[in-house]
Amino acid sequence: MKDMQMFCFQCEQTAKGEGCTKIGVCGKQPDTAAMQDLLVFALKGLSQVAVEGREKRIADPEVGRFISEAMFSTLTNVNFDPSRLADLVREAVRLRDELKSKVKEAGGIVPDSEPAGFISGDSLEDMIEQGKEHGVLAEKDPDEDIHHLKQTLIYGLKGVSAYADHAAILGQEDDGVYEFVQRGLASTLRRDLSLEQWIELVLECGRVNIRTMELLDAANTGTYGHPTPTRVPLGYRQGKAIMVSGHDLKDLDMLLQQTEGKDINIYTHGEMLPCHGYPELKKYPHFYGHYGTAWQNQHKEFPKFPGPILMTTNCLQRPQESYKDRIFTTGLVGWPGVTHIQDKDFTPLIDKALSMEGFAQDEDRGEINVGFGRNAVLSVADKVIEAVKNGQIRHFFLVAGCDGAKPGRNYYTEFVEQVPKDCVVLTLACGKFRFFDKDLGDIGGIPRLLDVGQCNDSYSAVKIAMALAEAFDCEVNDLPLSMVLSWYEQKAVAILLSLFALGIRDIRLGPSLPAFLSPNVLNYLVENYNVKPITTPEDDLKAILG
Ligand code: SF4
Ligand code: SF3
Repeated sequence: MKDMQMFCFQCEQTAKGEGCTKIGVCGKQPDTAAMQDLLVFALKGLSQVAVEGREKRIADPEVGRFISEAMFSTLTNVNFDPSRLADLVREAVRLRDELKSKVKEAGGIVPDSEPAGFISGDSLEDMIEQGKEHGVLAEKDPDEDIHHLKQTLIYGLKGVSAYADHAAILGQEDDGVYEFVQRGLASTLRRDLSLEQWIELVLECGRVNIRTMELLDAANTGTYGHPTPTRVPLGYRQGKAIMVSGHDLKDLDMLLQQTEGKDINIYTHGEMLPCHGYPELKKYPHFYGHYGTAWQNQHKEFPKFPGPILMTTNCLQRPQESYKDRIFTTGLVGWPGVTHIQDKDFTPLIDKALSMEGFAQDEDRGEINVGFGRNAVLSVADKVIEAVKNGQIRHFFLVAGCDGAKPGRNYYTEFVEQVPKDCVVLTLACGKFRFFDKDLGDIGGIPRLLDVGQCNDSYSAVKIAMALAEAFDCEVNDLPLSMVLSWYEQKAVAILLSLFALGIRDIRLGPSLPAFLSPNVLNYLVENYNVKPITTPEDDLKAILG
């Protein structure tokens, strides 16, 4: 404890499976960790005022939107820049004080104690010192299980906030989501809730996340159309190039517009891959193909890319010197010393691309399929149902979730390789890069590997499962469908909570279980949802298929 400089255990790669205490495995420095802790603390104060405001029928949409952005900034691999986090703390305090006056005027009672009465330090150094007083351990609830459930709720809320922010960027908002995020954050200050009430709040977070993902689905498909099956080249063509990573469709859209007619080819990286399936994005002829694999390989892949790189959301790793001058951040992403694109004017990035050689010649590295969102899959539902009924398709596997650096993640590659030929694999999120380029063939014209999209498209997978259940007149749990999931960051936490809220059982989860779940909470999940850690592909397949 003595030489602990920080404490963070919010993601799967946390040190020793317990917590990062000196520096984050992700590269997060103690100063950044302190600023993220201070920001969450300030947001709890703002939420306390917002909850009281709602009692007096005062709800400010700007506050809801701001909390989403600020919480998203504290998600793993998003913002590593303490000074940008300090700006968010100042804004939280400003919004809180503004709202406080309105609430007091309306007769509301707002506590003057912290965090609702918290005054932020003047300098960054002062704020970092303040942040050290408000970390996960400093705010520990005396009850071990409640302490862990509170952290689970906060991480779930980070995921909800990320999805809410994505949806709001494309004009889709629901005050019910903001209300829950505020109530959830304010609840973490309470000491009067029972264990059962905490479990209910955590499950409510899962339910609210489903609504949030529905908003995001409406935002993406409403703006860019429903994804359709699309072949995406994994090679490149001669000429200047820009690579876009992260998850944000609008950033990509704006960059495509700003690069039109400039002889620059745009490539996706990581979770941007499914963007190739959207009609309103793939219409651009210079939106060419996909380069590389998942986020944790950026240190190997970015140095070789002969153009600038844009990070629109997670997952950013410490930029190496070899490409630090040609990686750009936008939105909520940040790294000290890396050029941040303001107001979506991508000129610096485009100028950089124009000043570089790009690819010297064409290279063919094959193609893969994307674009099997709910609309595309359900448009062939009859064929799928028929194939199940006549025994051509024995089982569906949803092998989905985040990728990461741990060697244990090879499990997912081997699992998909060993799935019998009469089974179909649905996938989504960056975990698919463990097997995305494998040719699994098809069953009667239905591809055996269906890419549903980003982690942001989990709602699509839920809709597919529900439609199949309806067609077979059974519960999702009774479908010939097994979920083999991998997690890494807090969006995955929110999705898992959603699956529990839907009553989904028998999920296999890996590569390791969350450090922020106490043994009792884990037991609860095992007893109620039969969650299992992954074992070996052979044993798990045998257990599922018999
Ligand atoms: Fe460690 Fe993950 Fe926290 Fe980074 S986000 S400090 S790797 S637990
Ligand atoms: Fe991946 Fe970061 Fe989670 Fe979007 S890009 S799934 S880890």
